[in-house]
Amino acid sequence: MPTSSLKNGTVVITGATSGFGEATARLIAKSWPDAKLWITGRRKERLDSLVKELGSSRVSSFCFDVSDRKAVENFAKSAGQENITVLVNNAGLAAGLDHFQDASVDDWDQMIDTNLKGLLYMTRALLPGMIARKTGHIVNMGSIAGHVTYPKGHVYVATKSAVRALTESLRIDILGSNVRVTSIDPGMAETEFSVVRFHGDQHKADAVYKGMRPLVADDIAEAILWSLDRPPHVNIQEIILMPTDQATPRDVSRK
Ligand code: 8X3
Repeated sequence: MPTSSLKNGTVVITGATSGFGEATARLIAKSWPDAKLWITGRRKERLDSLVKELGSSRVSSFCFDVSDRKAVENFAKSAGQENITVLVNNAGLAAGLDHFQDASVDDWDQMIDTNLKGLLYMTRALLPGMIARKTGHIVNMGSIAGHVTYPKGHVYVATKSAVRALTESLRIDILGSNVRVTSIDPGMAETEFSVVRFHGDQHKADAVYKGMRPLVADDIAEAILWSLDRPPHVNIQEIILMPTDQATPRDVSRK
């Protein structure tokens, strides 16, 4: 599996309307001039503006929710014989930060639907083509929350722990296919993550990063690109990236 062939194919990035997904789309567009980019997300205006910025000759957008199984199946149909070489399963979120007994069941459903079902549907849809073409790379967005449980994290932690388990399972089941599987597991990163977690409360979101220097989306995009750019015989299993100011989810240095 020459990595150059990854660069000549189509890169699918879910959740490309903000944060890690958007930064990854920009970085791959810049770094892999021969790649086509298919970006997906739920917010059409944002997809349109990224296509405009990066150039419609090589970037196409698909507006759907990855947790909508029918929509993913339709997307897969429109993919047809497209040479999809990379899938970045980035779409995901944390919703709520409350004690288990007080948490919103709607928040749980949303996290399970997007972080797990979305990743499963997309992977199930695109992996067989990669296996048939004997080339491909799946990058899953994990989290430090998939390694360390923290207070009020419960379902978010459970979904990211499941992403870690699924990444490992996938690697075992497709061993010998030449398709690589990587998990990128960040700690505190300032994107829309906390605003979404706190249901739009910017004040609460800002407090999360107060007095410390968090990761930014470009840090994660660079880790993704680095994993993709390794030589064919190298599979990066996982990368845990933390801000220098964070040792564990509960140990953060604030000035
Ligand atoms: C994000 C990391 O620790 O804020 O996935 O939940 S954390």
